Amino acid sequence: MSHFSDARNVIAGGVNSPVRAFAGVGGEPIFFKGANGAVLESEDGRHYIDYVGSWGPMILGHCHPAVVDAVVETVKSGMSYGAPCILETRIAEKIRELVPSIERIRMVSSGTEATMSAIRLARGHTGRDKIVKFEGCYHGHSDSLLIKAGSGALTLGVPSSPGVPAVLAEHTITLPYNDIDAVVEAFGAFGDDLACVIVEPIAGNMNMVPPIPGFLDTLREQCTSAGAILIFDEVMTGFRVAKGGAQSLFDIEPDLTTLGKIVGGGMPAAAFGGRADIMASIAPDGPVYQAGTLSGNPVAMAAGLATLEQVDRSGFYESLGSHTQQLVAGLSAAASNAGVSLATESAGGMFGFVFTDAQPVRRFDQVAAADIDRFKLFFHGMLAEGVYFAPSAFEAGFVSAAHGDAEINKTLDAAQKVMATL
Ligand code: KE4
Repeated sequence: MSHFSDARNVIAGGVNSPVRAFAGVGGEPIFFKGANGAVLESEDGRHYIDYVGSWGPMILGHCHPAVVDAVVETVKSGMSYGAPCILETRIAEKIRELVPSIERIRMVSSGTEATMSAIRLARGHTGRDKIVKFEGCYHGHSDSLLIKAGSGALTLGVPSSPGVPAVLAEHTITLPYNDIDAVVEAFGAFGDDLACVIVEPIAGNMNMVPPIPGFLDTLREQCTSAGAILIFDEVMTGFRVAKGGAQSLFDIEPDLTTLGKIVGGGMPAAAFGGRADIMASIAPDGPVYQAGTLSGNPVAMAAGLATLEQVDRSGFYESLGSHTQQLVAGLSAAASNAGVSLATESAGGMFGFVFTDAQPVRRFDQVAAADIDRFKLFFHGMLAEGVYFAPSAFEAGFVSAAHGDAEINKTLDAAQKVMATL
């Protein structure tokens, strides 16, 4: 018996989220019992340098004292009221200070809830049904967003999961990421029927793929002229690639932004927000319904606020970005020394690497055509060396403030050794 077989006896697939099951890399998932700083500890006592960081939230490193203290202090006073508390106001003010386009906000408990609510708000505010998303982007698992491209570029979407009604999929148009011509064509065909466009401003769910020059500007211009709402899904990039998220890197103001991961500091919290005139349509001020028992939970707000206060400290992103660049440069060098083709990307504390000689990687089909088998060998080789990357070739990686020169150098020494075996 193993921890995984025990789990499978009672938990669907043995995991509470599919990517954790190691289906993307083979083998059984590691069960962890603890973490501190940049290091995870497994049930069998092994230690791993962590580049998953709970899929993004742990930007300070695990068990940061400021976050632990805030959670402990708050929980002693009460876990949940189901009524307003000023911690909700405080974190909302902090988020608006760091992301000024968010004039009004609504806290929720997961990124899925944030994007699902933002889509409903866009549809309710505009009175339109159709939405545009991009292949390779993931926005959580609500029905309207589990849609892949139809047979033709502008044919209406088809469900990417059973259980999503075809009649709903017809309202989602899925375009190739970074395809400016396809965006212009779609607005030409559907412009006045489009409620919104939702996009990862830097894609992190097809490994890491940055926008090409003009892609985000085109989305902004087309949405403005068609009266459609531009939603930046910054659940991953928010406070990750820069203090003000990807929108601050590209100086583009979306109409709505979704946040998650870091905003909860490791606790279940996410948010959607943006232009006050649009957010005025959300209940109770407006007719678009949205609600949540644990939305704005004080313990989660305390963890998120403590985290945002830390990332707002002088020099935080300079140091984080420097260590991330050091990591990807070292991975590139290790691959090159071993004669292995590797494309890398990084922004702030986010990075990606793809085993391909098609460089730079700017489209989903390039990632899909990459050497996944080589990724699997690299993943398991690094795991054996005590380095834990995301167990999927389609995920981005994350560096925390707790990753210092020692952790990066240990990782690169391991990479040099493992690359030579590929
Ligand atoms: P959650 O519902 O998992 O909190 O957030 C959904 C979501 C929304 N938008 C973006 C850009 C996201 O990356 C995510 C979730 N990210 C995945 C990893 N790529 C979470 C890991 C998982 O699914 O277990």
